[in-house]
Amino acid sequence: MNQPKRYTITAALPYTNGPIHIGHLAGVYVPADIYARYQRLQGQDVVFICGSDEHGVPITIKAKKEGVTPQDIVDKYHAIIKQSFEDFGISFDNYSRTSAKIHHDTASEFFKTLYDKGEFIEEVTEQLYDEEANQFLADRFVIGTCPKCGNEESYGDQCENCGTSHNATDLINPKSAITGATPTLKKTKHWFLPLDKHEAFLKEWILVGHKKDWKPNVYGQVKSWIDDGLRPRAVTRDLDWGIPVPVEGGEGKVLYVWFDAPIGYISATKEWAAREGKDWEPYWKDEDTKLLHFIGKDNIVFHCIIFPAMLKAEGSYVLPDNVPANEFLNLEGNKLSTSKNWAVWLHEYLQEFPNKQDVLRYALTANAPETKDNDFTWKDFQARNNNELVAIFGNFINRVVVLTNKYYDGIVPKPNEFSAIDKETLATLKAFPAVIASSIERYRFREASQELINLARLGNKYLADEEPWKVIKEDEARVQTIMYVALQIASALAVLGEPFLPFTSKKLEDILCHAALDSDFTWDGISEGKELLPANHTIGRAELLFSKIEDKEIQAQLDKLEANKKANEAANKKVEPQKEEITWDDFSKLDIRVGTILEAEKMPKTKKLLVLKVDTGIDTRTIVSGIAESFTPEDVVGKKVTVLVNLAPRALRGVESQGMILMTEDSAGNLVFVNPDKHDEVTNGLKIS
Ligand code: B3M
Ligand code: ZN
Repeated sequence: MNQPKRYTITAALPYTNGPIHIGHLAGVYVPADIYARYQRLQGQDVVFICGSDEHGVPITIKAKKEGVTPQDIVDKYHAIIKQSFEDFGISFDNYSRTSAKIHHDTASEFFKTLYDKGEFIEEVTEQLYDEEANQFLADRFVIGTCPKCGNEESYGDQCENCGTSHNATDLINPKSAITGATPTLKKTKHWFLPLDKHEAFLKEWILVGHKKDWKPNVYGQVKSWIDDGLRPRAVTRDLDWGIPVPVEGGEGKVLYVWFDAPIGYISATKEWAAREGKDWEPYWKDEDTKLLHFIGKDNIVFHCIIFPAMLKAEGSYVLPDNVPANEFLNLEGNKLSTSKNWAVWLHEYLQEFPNKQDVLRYALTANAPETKDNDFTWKDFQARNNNELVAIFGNFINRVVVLTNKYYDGIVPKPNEFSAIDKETLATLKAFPAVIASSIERYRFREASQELINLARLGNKYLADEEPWKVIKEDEARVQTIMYVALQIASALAVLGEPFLPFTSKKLEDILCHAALDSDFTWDGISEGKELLPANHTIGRAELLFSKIEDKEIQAQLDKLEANKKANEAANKKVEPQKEEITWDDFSKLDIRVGTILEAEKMPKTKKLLVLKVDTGIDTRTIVSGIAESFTPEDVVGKKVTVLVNLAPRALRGVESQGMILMTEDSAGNLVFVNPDKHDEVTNGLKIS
């Protein structure tokens, strides 16, 4: 084995203002984990780092909303998130948090170093201020129109629509997210990182140096940023939650969350090294270290421009070798959304699909948003499980283990002469490690996962073609060879599957009793055609690796999503503010009566309109009502309704409407009639007053 290479692999630090969902797993943590596990299996010197991002405005907003402290919020979600990562086998060497002392110290020190080196611009500028809340507004405390794409709900620091990152003062029509007030401008001093000063270096390093090896989506975003021209960026904030600015004049201010968070990778490495009795510095400072940041696309600018500029300014650190950012995962055609509860939460998934962590890992990998946004559907999840994991991988292993037990009491048979097909199959097997490795090393995890299934397919096809269950009747010697070959493939699946399906791989290794052998269970070993399971080795009994997921389980998930969405919409429904006051006279001008719908039909060529004949007690008249999406004509005939009868008639699609039926919406957004009680005494024509 060559001298191991040193890898520092980081995965974006999740914000601790909520649990994590499948989007996080697919975009960042599963690919990072596959990569880290793979490099460990190659014998490389790997540290895989993550932790909770516990500063920043969203956390303080959440705390305010719930009437607790920001620390309460981060403690709660740090525990939940950490547990989810453990549950899904994300094999961090350290999962730290940015509220840890070691991080506060590391980030403060980093800031002071840049300060002492004169790497900041210190400037008093006018920043947005909320007079009602007595607070400066930055980042997510401000919402306004994005100057680049016109999205009216852009945040102060970043537009979620176009991904542009900006200063809060760039927003058009800014509004405070705390009080809704229009902010004023107030002077305050801050420290700025002059990105413009690093522009030439960034151009050379990325646009020239990494044109070929960075993913096109990452390279493209960085290029457009640099082409737009880089500007100084404030790295401090007027807030009370965060890491205090450690220099004179910094009282009452904290470091910008995006200044401290990436330094969290360094602090987490230090914490790990101290625990393991290692030196952290080579992992960040040795030229031959490969630093890799796994992130989602909204974090590209911070990892490809701002953090590298910080590292470069500091002077003693290496820069990332690659930043394999993914695009976004959608869910059933809609954007994943915490606030709309349109998500599959990991902790909930595990309650509903216990022990099926690998299934989700696999489905998310096979359908990962690597080059474009992608959609997660429960149907696809079911198909990946039933048609690939169960029908191909699981089925092959089950056949091999059951037959070995049945024919040989679980003892690996001694092969006889290999046929041409056996030789070809073993040769194909030998090629798999290199094929899968090449995909992983190019960050093509979807492709890699499909190659793994292809290996199981190879095994399945081999058994189907060789039919040991038939041959056993006439040629026992031949079956020994077939089962020997099939067992080698099964064993290789356990080894090569580990990065993708770590729980399954472990289970399979247990079934095959790998631990009892000193075979070379490595990728290289398989490539070299080494024997994995020798004759006379005893394997265990069959156990199902995967089980079928039924339609009703999938339907339950779809129903749950829909119900979550409805409940959430109802809870979020805003009560509209009261309209302008009117006089008694104004009101008395309205003539509102009880009426009965006598006839109803759909207005041709429209979706929304019903043409009604209504007995108003005064007369029978035609009213055109926009309720056809909620009611059929049959639903409404005979209904008692409330009618505004003296509204000036107006023509809708050529039909004159002579009044208006009063409607409202229930909490789920369905139209309902403003209905007088259906007592007999309530007769048509009665006035509502
Ligand atoms: N906390 C994750 C996000 O934008 C952000 C990553 C920090 S990585 C240093 O959701
Ligand atoms: Zn925008």
